[in-house]
Amino acid sequence: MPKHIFVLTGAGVSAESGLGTFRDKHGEGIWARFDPMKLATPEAFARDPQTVLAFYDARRRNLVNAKPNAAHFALARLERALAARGGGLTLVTQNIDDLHERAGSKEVIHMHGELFKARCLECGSVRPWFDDLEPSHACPDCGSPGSLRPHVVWFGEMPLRMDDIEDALRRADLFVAIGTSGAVYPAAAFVAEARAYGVPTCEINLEAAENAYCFDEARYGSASETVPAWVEELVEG
Ligand code: BV8
Repeated sequence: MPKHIFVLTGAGVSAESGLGTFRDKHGEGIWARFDPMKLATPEAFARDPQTVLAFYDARRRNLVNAKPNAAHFALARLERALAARGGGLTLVTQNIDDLHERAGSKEVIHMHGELFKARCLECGSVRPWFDDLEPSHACPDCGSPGSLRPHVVWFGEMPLRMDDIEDALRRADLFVAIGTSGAVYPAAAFVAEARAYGVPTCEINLEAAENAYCFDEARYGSASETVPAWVEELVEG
């Protein structure tokens, strides 16, 4: 079994937990119903904070009722198995949900932020936030009114923990992308970087992603079936 595995997850790993994906063939994805440039950019928030906050309030309420699925639990098992063998799992997610942690994953890099956190534009403090976020809310740390925003990465903003991600890509023995369409950068470029370091690459997805040609191996099917089977092979293999 490879010692250091890098796993990148996307919306597909949480689809069977009832959290909508962003793009799907049937045109029912989040970005088919809502315009990302009107809701997931710093300009949109400056222009119309009420609408942007309401968009994230609805997703936050939906997340409260969601439950992790077999794919999340399998990745938590893989983290434990690699640690027991003196290796390690680097789990990087584009998802802003907390289902990996709820399934028992200890180390999760949320490169696009977290829905259950709010950040103050004045003092920069980041704190857990589980309720709706109103434009009138004052920062509990510095008290400035209307300065709180969801701690998520919007289009045009720098993703989080990029240095840790680059280090882990360089050290990996295997790169695996799970449930991501390869449409959003810089995440979609990680597989090419891994290949450049000579790291073997595998795609696990419902269907081929836009960057499927970059992967040495592919396993297609629903994450709640493919991921536990893949982890079982690795751990028991
Ligand atoms: C940046 C948080 C500078 C908020 C998100 C290069 C080329 C072109 C454009 C760019 C480029 N570089 C930068 C850009 C611009 C932009 C970008 O990529 N635009 C795209 C649209 C073209 N990128 C940015 O702005 C990024 N910032 O670049 O800063 C920089 C540059 C270099 C280095 C550092 C910094 C910031 C982007 C982050 C935006 N925030 N989310 C929120 O959630 O509201 S993005 C959001 O959408 C998600 O986080 C995720 O990243 C993306 C959705 O993608 P997926 O997760 O893959 O989901 P999707 O629905 O698309 O696909 C689901 C997949 O699952 C499918 O393949 C499907 O088949 C599969 N599936 C479905 N069901 C199942 C399943 N699989 C298994 N089982 C199932 N049951």
